[in-house]
Amino acid sequence: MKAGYITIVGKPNVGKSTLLNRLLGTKISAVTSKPQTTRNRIIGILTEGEFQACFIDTPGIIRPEYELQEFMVKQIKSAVMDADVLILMIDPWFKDDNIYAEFAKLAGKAPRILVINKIDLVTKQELLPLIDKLKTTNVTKIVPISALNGQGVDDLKKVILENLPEGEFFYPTEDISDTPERFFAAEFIREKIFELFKKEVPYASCVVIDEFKEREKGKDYIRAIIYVERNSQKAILIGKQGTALKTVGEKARRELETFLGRPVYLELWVKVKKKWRKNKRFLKELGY
Ligand SMILES: Nc1nc2c(ncn2[C@@H]2O[C@H](COP(=O)(O)OP(=O)(O)O)[C@@H](O)[C@H]2O)c(=O)[nH]1
Ligand SMILES: [Mg+2]
Repeated sequence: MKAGYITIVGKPNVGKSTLLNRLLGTKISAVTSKPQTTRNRIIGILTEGEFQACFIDTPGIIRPEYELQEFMVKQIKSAVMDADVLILMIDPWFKDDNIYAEFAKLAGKAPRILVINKIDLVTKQELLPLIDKLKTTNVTKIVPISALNGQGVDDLKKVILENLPEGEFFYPTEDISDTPERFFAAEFIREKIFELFKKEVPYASCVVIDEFKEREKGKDYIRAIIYVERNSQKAILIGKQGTALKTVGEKARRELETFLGRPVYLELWVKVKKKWRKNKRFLKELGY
């Protein structure tokens, strides 16, 4: 038997969450075109035959500017230190600035797989010079893929399984994550906010699940509070006669129902919490 943790790191927007979802064949991590959608480490478990691969998706590597970002960087570091295999993800436009090396160092002796994602957006001729250049770096293997259309992902899986250590499974074979459903409910709502609004509102938002009741009969009841930093943001989020918030709720509910495999009644509230991103106590309450 083989089992281990595979941590995926890389700059914002290179496609880490898309790869995790693709590897698992289910959507568990929020994906949007905005950087820094992922704030926590998220575990996705893939069990096949004699293998159990536990993938850790992380927030994008950045130089932190505020408390929440410091938390994000800590999460990445601890996930890298836990890794049995490290996946460093870049895109074809990669320019080395040493930040990857800093994180790679933390992985100790773990094998490093350098994944070049988004190869669907470039030609072979454009890709080859980059691969040649990277061959000199200290990595176990270079694997070009497209997480979006699946190209190269089977090869990547093979490389991962080859590098997985021998050992017993960590989780029951039917589990796909160790994270409670509550967390995913909040993430799906957050993802919709990232999709539907321009820059300011998504980054000023966080979602707290206030109540999550599974019911034998009827739908699960979920009440969520979306915190923003200002009244103006609250007004945007709610929209004229509540139409914007309603769209968030409907879209999030549909994704959640697919994920949970059961019907959900979702109630959303919006509250203002000034400067929550810098509020240590509040961040702690949120689990950040
Ligand atoms: N063309 C293309 N787009 C991709 C690929 N992988 C991810 N994306 C897109 O890149 C954006 C960021 O993806 P995401 O997985 O959220 O990146 P993360 O920040 O690294 O987790 C999304 O719009 C994805 O649809 C890929 O292989 N090809
Ligand atoms: Mg992500």
